Amino acid sequence: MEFEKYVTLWEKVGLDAQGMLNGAKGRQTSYEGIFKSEKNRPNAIKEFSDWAIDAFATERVEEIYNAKQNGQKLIGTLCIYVPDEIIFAANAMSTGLCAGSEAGLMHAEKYLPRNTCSLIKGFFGLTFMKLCPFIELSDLIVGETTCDGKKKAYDIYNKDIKNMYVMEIPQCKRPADRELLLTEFKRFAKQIEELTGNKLTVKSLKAGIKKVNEKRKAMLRFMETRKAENPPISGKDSLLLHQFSTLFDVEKFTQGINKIADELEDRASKNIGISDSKKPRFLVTGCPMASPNWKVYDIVEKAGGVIVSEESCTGMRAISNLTKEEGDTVDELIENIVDRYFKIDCACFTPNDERIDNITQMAKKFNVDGVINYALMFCTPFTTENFRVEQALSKANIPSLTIETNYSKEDSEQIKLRVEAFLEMIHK
Ligand code: BJ8
Repeated sequence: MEFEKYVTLWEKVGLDAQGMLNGAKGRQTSYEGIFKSEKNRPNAIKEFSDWAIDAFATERVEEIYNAKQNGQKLIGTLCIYVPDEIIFAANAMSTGLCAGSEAGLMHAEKYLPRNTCSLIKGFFGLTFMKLCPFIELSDLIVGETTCDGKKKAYDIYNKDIKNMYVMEIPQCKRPADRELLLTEFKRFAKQIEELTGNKLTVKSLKAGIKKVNEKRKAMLRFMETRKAENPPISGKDSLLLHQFSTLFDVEKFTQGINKIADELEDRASKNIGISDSKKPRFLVTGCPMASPNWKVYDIVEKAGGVIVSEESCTGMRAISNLTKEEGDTVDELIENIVDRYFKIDCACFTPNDERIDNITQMAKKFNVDGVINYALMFCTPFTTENFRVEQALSKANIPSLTIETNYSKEDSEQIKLRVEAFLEMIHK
């Protein structure tokens, strides 16, 4: 890809064009080392990912830029709690803003304590470095009160850096908490209507719900194929698809994933997998891994394992449960949306028994040999919940390895040694 031809666009958007150029080239090099070197990669994945790895910072930026010139709005989101159904119903575009890169982490520490997780610092860092086109292009950045780190960071970001909208998310699952979520989703719907000038109607909301459901269904199709004894797709490639899932036009993305699912289903039915031999299978649980955070997947799969599913927001948590499409009024449809989102079992909830049960059930459904329990350093909700996760897995006789890390590569060697020892233990 000739990145140079996007320099003018990046400058227009307000980005550090040289930094973008370096980032795109660096990403290509990592992509080649981590993904392209893989054997037996399905053709549809090769085609889609080879395109998407460059396109999200080039063609997609151009597409959003042009749509904005025509009056469409872009909503940037930082959590899977933000209902895309409402955004699409108002004819706005949506994009994920979670950062998986190390760029600017030091700058972020001017505002945030050192012991803040990399995901939050990464978002601040990319803003300061002017390296995220989606942050620059967003007409509204939506944060949410999930963990304390985000909550307090949004307060600083909102006052000192850029305007943002903060949505309150309940922390328990009682009827009163559902009411709170309903109030917040209605407040959000009003905000989106005001921003876009488009009033939500039964027809537009149904269309918005359908678009998101179709995307989830396509993702669930490809996830299902990973249950095969010889999975037709690597964990790394699956993670990449989850990471791309919030960056592209929803309908084009759904089309691309359905094409990939066609090939994966075909391969699974013929027992064609990514490997010639049986590999130990793993479920990854815990914090989301935003692009280009590929470290743990790369280590596990280069060590000889295969990741067959993920209980995370870059995995099943983002796509499980469809939103009911039936309803005769806008209020009824918003209730449906609330019902769907209220099932999300982020570690920010207390009690959170659903998540603990879900992990053991997923481990069984995907027939795994072990669980990689992943948490970002300083993430209190997930690191604290690890105790209960480990306890439940041990009770179910499922081996687990807890990895607490950040975005730097400094601990790669140490993680590799621990993963190799875990694989050896499973082999015995
Ligand atoms: S629904 S997981 S996307 S909040 S890693 S910032 S929790 S300290 S990302 Fe998340 Fe929504 Fe929950 Fe999913 Fe805080 Fe932890 Fe950092 Fe985290």
